Amino acid sequence: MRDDPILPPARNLIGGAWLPAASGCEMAMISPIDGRPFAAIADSGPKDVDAAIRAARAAFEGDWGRLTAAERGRLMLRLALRIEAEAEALAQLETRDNGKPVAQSRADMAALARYFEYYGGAADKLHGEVIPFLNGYDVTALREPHGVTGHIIPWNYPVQIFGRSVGAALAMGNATVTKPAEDACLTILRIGELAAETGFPPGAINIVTGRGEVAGRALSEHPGVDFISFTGSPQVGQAIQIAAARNHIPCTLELGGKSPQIVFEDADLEAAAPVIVGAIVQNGGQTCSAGSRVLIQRGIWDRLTAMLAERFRAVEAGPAEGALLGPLISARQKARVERYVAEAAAPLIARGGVAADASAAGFYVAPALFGPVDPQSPLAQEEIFGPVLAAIPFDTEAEAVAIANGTEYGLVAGIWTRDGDRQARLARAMRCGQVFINGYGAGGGIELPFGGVRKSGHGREKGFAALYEFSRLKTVVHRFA
Ligand code: TXE
Repeated sequence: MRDDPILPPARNLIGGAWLPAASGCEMAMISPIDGRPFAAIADSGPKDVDAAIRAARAAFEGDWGRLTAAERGRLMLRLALRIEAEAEALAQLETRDNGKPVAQSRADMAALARYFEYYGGAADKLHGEVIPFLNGYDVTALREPHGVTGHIIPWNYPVQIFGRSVGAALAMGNATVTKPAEDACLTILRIGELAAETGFPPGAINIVTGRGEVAGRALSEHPGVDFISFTGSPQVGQAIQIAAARNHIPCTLELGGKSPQIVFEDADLEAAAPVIVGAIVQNGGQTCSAGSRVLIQRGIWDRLTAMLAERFRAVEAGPAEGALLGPLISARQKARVERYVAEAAAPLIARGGVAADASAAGFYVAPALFGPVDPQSPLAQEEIFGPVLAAIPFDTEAEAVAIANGTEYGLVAGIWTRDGDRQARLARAMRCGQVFINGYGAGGGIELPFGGVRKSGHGREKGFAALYEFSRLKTVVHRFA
């Protein structure tokens, strides 16, 4: 079944069994490093999704549902240790599948293990409430799982998003069905294998691979699902929300952004410049919270753009282990980013390169810095999802706030200033879900509630906040004599 031991089986994990798609169809996985097919996955359809949802329901009503919270937590902690023990092999697999530099894959595995550790530790610590009421009444609010949760996962951080979403759902006692992205899903399948070996009851973790518009749609529309967690594009997010409304179920949507970093004249530019470049180059800019706009106060425009330009020119996209920038995920994503670069209406300040050892058939794109960019132009309004940074000048604080909040998105913002009053004012003024002051990003940020407003989605993942999303309260009123 598998010639290469690093590769997981081209099968779905359903009720503890590894099954081919009911249709028998498979699809090829293309390596972003050289554009070549190197593995296959099941090309699943509604029948496979239905089987996975039934298996999850059986687990929820059976062995998995009967575990105590402490037992669930212990299993999750065991899986965290197993992931740590296998981290290097998992990271190598992830880099092959996704193309990201192996250092990033290693960071992803550390975050994945940490999610299972964090949520495993939390499993028996979020409890219900006793509510004071009338005399002669005991009122308790039980915190209960939804039941079967569906998880539709993108390709940019497959295992981190699996960890934050499936980890939180399992901690609260839900049984899960995951549909990973067709562009990168092998590491998630391998984690499914590790979970089975760790002792998770069959059906607690089901994984069904395949195309979004087929397998993903079947999962989001299935009446047997009690909650949907989706991370991906706003267009698909909207379809997910409509499907959830039809089934009268809740959902969380994490849909990316056009996140600004605002740099004032009193900022520490030496500290800011590398962070600003890192926030758009990391993972090829294919990060929902990528800092894709930098708003620069006029008095430091020349100095800061020169500092950023120097760093951009030094970045080479390539396959080397230490490369800051790897290939993008697919030929489609590369073409999309190159189109934005070619059609940019703003001056190009600087462009990096592509390393000599990068395969011409790989999906490499040199990073680009543009400015001054019109805040209303596509470069400043649309999520490019590539290493392209739009620099925008501003004069006053009010103008900066208007530009920062002036897109349909609202996920993350960064503020660079030494003025404490301004820090506090701007943190409140930003219309988004997470604000960083004199920094940007926080590793995996596992403990920090994360999510957006408007086109960036709704609901909060990561941290304890996710545990509230993946559970619900039931009020029990007990009248006694
Ligand atoms: O996303 P899709 P794509 C943004 C980013 C990127 C753009 C397109 O701007 O350039 O979206 O990426 C599944 N019903 N983000 O096309 O299609 C799909 O199989 C149910 C930001 O890859 O939304 C995959 O598992 N599911 C984002 C997942 O949805 C469907 C990360 C995401 O794919 C489906 C990814 C359907 N009809 C892209 N169609 C972030 N927030 O970080 C697709 N899917």
